[in-house]
Amino acid sequence: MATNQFGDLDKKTLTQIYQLMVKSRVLEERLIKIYRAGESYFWIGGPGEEAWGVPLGLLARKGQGPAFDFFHLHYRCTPTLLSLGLTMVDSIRLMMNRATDPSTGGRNFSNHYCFPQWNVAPVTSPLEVQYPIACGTAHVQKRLGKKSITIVTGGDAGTAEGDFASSLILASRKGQELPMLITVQNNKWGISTSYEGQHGETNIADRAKAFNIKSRVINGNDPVETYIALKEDMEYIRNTGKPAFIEAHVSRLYGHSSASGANPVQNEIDPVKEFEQRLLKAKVITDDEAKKTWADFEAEGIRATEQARSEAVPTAESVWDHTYAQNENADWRKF
Ligand SMILES: Cc1ncc(C[n+]2csc(CCOP(=O)(O)OP(=O)(O)O)c2C)c(N)n1
Repeated sequence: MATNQFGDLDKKTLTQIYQLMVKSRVLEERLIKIYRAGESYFWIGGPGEEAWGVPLGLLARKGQGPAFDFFHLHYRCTPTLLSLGLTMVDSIRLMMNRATDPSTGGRNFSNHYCFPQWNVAPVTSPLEVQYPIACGTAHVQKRLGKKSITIVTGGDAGTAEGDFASSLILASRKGQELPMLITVQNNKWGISTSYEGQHGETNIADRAKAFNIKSRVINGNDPVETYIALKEDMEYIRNTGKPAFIEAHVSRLYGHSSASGANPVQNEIDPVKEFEQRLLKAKVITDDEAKKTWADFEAEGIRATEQARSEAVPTAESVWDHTYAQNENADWRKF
């Protein structure tokens, strides 16, 4: 096996990354099929972000509470969640709005996850509010001094929101810097608006430089480059208590969402297929292993769909659960 092209990543790590990337792709394609079959209302998700999202989940310090890393993710985060331990069936429960969905009890839409046990804050629908919210958990972590970090992800077009700029200011004040990994997944589109039509700056990462934040642009379609960059920057943040910024160039393989058809896009790099070819060529995996990986996850996706289909949707009575009005003595009309 030619190892140099894979940095110091060993066979076990490369295979683990590959398997999670395939799992994420198979799951997302399953979610699209569920939408097309009329068993769900809306799809938005992460095909094209696997090479970025899988290493991110694998490298984080996973656990609950401020001594562990916090995640403030956007709606293309399935690869990261699978790397943290999300099961296919729990993703499908959310997609099919089942009461068993652990993130929202079947009340939100696809890929809007929330897992307190892994410090995964609720994925928000308003773009980019996650950036200043992330400053809050980073603040607590800084005070605690346990070298845990806060990770925030989001899209390129959304960086036009003032919330994004606010987070750069809050994260970088001299002497009060926050232990944050601030990231943008640049797929060059904001629904149907192209990057060129939206941005005056060459790189989004250049905006972080103005605040003296360590900053770089990476090929987020290459899981090895991503893994190495993330590892270095996470170590830098843990050691210095200061923020780092990564702009990852990624693909958007099924367009924006089901609102734009969720059809496969032909002219973008497919990071899963590309990494698979590299691993086959370097004999890290065999052809049979690759075929079995796809087939096993496909079968798991079908089983998970059947399971979720058999489960109940939320009852009308549960509509106020987990809201300020959940206390039965409270009059919700006052809120
Ligand atoms: C504050 C706000 N404005 C507008 C929208 C509608 N909206 C949803 S996704 C989207 C495009 C976001 O593009 P980008 O940030 O590049 O992320 P991508 O979807 O490409 O990953 C828009 C405008 C929203 N959800 N929130």
